[in-house]
Amino acid sequence: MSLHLEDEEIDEYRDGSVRLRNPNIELMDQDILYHLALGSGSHDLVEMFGDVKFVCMGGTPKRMEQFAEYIMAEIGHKIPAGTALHDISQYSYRYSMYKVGPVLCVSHGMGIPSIGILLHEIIKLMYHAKVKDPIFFRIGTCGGIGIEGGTVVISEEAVDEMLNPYHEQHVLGKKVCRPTTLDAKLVRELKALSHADDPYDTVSGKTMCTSDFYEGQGRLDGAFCEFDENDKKEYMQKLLDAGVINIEMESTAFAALTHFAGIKAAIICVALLDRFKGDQVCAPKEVLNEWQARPQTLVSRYIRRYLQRK
Ligand code: R2B
Ligand code: URA
Repeated sequence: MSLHLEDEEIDEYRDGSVRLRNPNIELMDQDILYHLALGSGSHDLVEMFGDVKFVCMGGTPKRMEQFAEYIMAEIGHKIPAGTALHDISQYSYRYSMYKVGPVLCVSHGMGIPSIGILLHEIIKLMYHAKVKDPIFFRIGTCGGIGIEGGTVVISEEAVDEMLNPYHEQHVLGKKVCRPTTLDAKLVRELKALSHADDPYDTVSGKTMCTSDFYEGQGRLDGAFCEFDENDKKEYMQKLLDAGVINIEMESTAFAALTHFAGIKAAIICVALLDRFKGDQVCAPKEVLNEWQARPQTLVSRYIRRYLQRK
């Protein structure tokens, strides 16, 4: 097993360029970003994406389209009258991508394999487009542990189901573990952007990432369940004692792959329920919609502040 826990600095990347730890890419005639329906040979990626500063990812195409509309209004970005934002990756039939000035909004689907593929291609996209110092955000949903539905959670660290602070991947039949380090300063900055009069709490802590929504998150309501309510409560308490305050399904890959590429990144999720109190997501649609806008509000505050300071 190889464990990449040391993060060596590479001089040639100190200019803020995205670190591509793959010597093969430079030697290729063209790089086809298959799942984005883009390519370095078929598209002028510098022209199309060279001004990107923020990459915001979330699970569903609809939510990312809504975020794109929202951030467009928030940063006052104008598109020609009578035109609409369009899904750049529409013909991939996999992910959706919208560009609003310096903000790229992309859907990542559910789970580590889906976000992992996307991250490979988005990180390569940043490299081909010669983007400097991009900041990545995952804006998502989660289950809370001991926190109310509607609470916004900023991840300090991502851990796997065994509470390991790394993302394990199998490469050539071997386990490769990469640390799930997130930017502590970015966590503090985001937390400071919560307002005292926000009608909800914004908290930070460890996030557990699982490869399943049901048994993998200790739910009693899946198609299969071979443990009882007491086992589940005990497990939730064990997680809480270890500093875990929320559970979702992409954080380890997101944290590890951005860190490995030298990209500053943060994960902000809204809790849909308190897992001590239940398993089913039963808040009404309108309530869920309002809750899901909360991480977007925080990220928008960050982006606006950044752009105002420039
Ligand atoms: C949160 O919500 C999804 C499961 O419902 C999953 O993508 C996640 O991380
Ligand atoms: N997403 C998850 O992965 N788990 C939950 O409980 C809610 C949203």
